[in-house]
Amino acid sequence: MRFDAIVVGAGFSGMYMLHRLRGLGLSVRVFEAGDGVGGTWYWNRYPGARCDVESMEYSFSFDRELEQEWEWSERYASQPEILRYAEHVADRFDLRRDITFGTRVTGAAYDEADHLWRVETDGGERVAARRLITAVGCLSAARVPDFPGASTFGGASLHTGRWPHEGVDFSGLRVAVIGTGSSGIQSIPVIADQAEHVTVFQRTPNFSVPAHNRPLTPEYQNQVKADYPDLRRQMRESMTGLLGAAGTVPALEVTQEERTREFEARWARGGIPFLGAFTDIAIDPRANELAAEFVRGKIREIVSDARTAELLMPRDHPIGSKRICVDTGYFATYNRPDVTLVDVRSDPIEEITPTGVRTAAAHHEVDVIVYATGFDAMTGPLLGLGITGRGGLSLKRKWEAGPRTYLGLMSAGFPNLFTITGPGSPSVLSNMIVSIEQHVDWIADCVAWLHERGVAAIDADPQAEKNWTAHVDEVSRFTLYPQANSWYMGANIPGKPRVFMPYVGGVGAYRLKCDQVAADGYEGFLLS
Ligand code: N01
Repeated sequence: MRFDAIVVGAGFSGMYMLHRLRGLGLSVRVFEAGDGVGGTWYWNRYPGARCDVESMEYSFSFDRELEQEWEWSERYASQPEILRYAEHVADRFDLRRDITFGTRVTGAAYDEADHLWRVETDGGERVAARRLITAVGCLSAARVPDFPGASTFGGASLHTGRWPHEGVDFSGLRVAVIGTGSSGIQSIPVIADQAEHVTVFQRTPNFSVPAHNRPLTPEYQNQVKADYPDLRRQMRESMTGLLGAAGTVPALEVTQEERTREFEARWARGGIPFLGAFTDIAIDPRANELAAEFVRGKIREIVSDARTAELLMPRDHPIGSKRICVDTGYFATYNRPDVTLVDVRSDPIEEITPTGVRTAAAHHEVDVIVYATGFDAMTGPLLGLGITGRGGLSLKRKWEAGPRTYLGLMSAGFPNLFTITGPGSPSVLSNMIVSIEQHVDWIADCVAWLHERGVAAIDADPQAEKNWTAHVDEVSRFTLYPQANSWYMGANIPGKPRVFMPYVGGVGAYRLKCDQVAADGYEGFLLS
């Protein structure tokens, strides 16, 4: 079978890509590993899973009626609600008929003679298309560390990003949670409410700000909906794709009282905009430390046991250099008598046994192990597709020392292969839906332009790619991001090259750059 385009993934990016390409009158086939749409929100069904971007902002803007008709129930939508939204989008635009579910792409090879991508799936299907578009997400390759004895464990072993659809009843069970990133921080309080005992194995404490989640009133929703054209424009032009009042002054240029007032106000409001309090938090270590110390002070206030509070205070990375977490009752959970914190830096996990987790100092008997241990981020899902480009060069080989892209949209030597929210684009540093819409629109416009002119292949110019990759790296060095052992840096995967993968220049500036490149006849791309 031959199509104009193949899209890999039916999360928000794959669904919108399909919608746009169909609108161009093209034939499209989407392959999706899950049995339903939703991507991240299909897989991450762990208790407490919720978006850390406000629901009125974390939604599509491309269709006026869609944005006006959908009603969100809470300030931060839960996973089931976002999944319902994804399903609604699939129904509303009749997307499912072009999606093959339960099917993973296992190989994609570029056929230079015919300018075609030849794609194979785990179902044995072989199809071809002129354009191949990856919509695989940045956090979809779940990772479980290689603990000795893990397979001998007699109870259930669960990863937050591969949660059983039927849910898990923790009543009466002793639960180990390994990992204290966003997934751990969201799930631990909810699991603790159910379980007999929770033992949290923490390697690195994380900064977290309260969500202050609440139901949304119809009045508030109507107001936002009435203002959507302006609000969406602000989001597109912003640094992060989020609303929430970016600060205008540096922390170091105001008094201690003014700083505290601003931090307190943002803490009381809740959410990621805490980091926007001042203009220098992401770039100046002294300003950053002031914000970090404010959060440590809050942890000190919330957590009753001084030693536990101390263990929960992040000190090894600047605040915001790892994705900040947004929680509901996380730190207070450690005041419960049925929750224990184990610091695996001083007391490392040595092995998993049939009945629990053995650290250097003790054996912790548990019935269930929850791995909240993250993902092989950004490059993991792309390299898992088995892509080979011109001259048989594999993407894996090309990116051995780190991802190299032009605008995060294409990689030289892989003609007609577009990556949505790939490395080298703002993606994970932004409101993903804003970035997804920008990439999908750019790609769809590009594909239309190519078709109108009968251009068989578009590829990144190696020099433009080199310049862009250097620029992505250079801009990151103006910030404190590279100082953390984060998944942004590939630091969570043993052996992965240490490279800051997303583009930190901001979604507004990035959009202008992409638009300019297109307006200049796809400058920096080679057409043939
Ligand atoms: O994964 P993570 P996540 N031994 O990589 C620990 C998005 N997200 O699934 O920091 C012991 O952040 C690891 O320790 P360390 C969001 O962008 C969003 O939580 O490497 N521990 C860390 O504590 C987020 O950033 C939402 O030292 C080990 C944890 O496991 C991203 O997804 C919700 C270990 C992994 O944390 C990933 O979040 C959820 C080992 N061998 C996720 N290996 C919202 O929208 C790893 N760890 C709110």
